[in-house]
Amino acid sequence: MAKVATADELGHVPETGGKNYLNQTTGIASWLTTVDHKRIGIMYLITVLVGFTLGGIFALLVRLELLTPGKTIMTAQQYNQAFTLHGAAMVFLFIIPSIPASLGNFILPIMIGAKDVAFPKLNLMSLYVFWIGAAFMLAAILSGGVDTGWTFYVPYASGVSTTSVILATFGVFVMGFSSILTGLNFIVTLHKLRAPGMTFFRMPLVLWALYATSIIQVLATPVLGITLVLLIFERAFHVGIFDPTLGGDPVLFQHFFWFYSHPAVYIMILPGMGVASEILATHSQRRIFGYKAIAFSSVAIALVSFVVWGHHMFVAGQSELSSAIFSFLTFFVAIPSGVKMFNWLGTLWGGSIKLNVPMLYGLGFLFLFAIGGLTGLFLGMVSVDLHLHDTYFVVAHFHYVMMGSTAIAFFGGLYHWWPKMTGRMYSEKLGRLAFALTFIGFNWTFFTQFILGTRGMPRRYYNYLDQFQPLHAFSTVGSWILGTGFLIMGISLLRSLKSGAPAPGDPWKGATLEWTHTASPPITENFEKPIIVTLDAYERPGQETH
Ligand code: HEM
Ligand SMILES: [Cu+2]
Repeated sequence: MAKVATADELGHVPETGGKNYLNQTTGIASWLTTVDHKRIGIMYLITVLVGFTLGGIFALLVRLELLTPGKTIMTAQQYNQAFTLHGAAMVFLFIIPSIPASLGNFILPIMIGAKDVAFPKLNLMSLYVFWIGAAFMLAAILSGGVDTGWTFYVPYASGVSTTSVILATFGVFVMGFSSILTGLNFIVTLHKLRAPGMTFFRMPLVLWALYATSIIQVLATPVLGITLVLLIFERAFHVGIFDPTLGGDPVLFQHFFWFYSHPAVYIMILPGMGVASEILATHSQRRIFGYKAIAFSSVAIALVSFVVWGHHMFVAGQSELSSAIFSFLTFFVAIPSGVKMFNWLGTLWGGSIKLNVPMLYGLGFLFLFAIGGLTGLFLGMVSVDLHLHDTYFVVAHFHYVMMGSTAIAFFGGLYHWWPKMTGRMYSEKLGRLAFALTFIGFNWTFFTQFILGTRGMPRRYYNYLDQFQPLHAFSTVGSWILGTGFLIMGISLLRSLKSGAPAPGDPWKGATLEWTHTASPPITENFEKPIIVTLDAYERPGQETH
């Protein structure tokens, strides 16, 4: 009898028996020239995880510096660079591309029963464009860094700063094209490649979220692109667009910047909300409660997000009338967010909830997003924001939404789809430990900053009054717990690649196509036979509906 090869000799899990997208072809070149959305998703995944690690290292340095007032480990100039590079890496290299380009690329075509995205070559090109942009960013870091803050506010960025502003902003400009192209690709794919029977209202909710996100990516990103080009011109040729000493208007820059960057915060959060919907429905064995309400609220959030940017500028010199209108409109964002919250809780109600690793992250998301969203309403009130603007309260708020909500949902999604992507199960024990440390460390670090902010600790300051030291030291210790959580998460995932048990096609008893109709890992074409969809979203044959 012939010797049976072990999983490691084959380089894949024998359970699926034969070829899959990982072993169909081998070698680096086969990856770099692939047009398979799954491989492109994996390459994005590796890229954003590198971005996250880079941003994380700068974060730990920033927190370490703030352990004591005055100098702890670096100079004031180095501190300005450390927080700028932390913010820029986290926003542009990690959180914006995180869910759509990595997990989204992997699951979107499978979830609608398609073989690939509408434009597979364009998809590969988007990845290369992203790498080129990231290379400019790296060049900026290596050639002296940037110290403007990730918002590149003028006139400091256009004239005063002596750091590599042009390289960094050009990198962001280039990465924007990647974002736009991915958005276009997803919109066309969702319109054109849904399998027979897969109507829009049968799509898993993460796809509605990715659809809404794509609309923002396509409509808002060009505004940032043009703004950055103008900034580069101003800095290189002193043309007088933004610089007041040349007759320009610095507030104009803020309008342009936030016209993109407020919608961009929804590029970050909507996919997180979508992933949460998948996790909560799958691991409570429920159909989503209020499906249409969640789907439409994603689109509503995308639309409202375009008319609230002025809430970042209450103290920037805009008229009182504008502030009043922007404040009023900001509160509208809370309505669709609240609708989602209500329906997620309704989904969990009476479900058979499994407290496994993805579900822990899903519940963590609900808790942290509640805090992040509600504190946004505090800031949306003009009278309150006058006190809290540019304090640690704002820092705490946006970390609760960007990291507490989006990043937690991303890592929950990573555990959720890990068996599908790699064909391996991870250690439940290590995963839970990683979650516990991350969750505790996160609140430890950032809840403290709400208190610091209300007591008047300003944001982006190197030095501070002695009275703030205990809270700063407390927050820094939290960052070490948080860092340990991520380290253990990394170990749990890497170990699973080497020694994880083979994953069955559907380890979760899921109801969406990637679980019901593909192997783990899927074959290159995704499905053996063409798909015809006869069930509603999250419907399992014979299961009662809400
Ligand atoms: C219920 C939803 C939200 C509301 C009402 C809200 C409101 C606000 C307001 C009023 C500010 C300005 C505070 C100031 O500068 O003094 C702000 C800042 C910020 N928010 Fe939100 N927000 C919400 C959700 C989000 C989400 C989902 C994200 C990201 C995923 C986010 C990220 C940020 C960031 C990054 C800043 C700081 C910008 C800066 O000054 O650098 N927010 N938010
Ligand atoms: Cu905003």
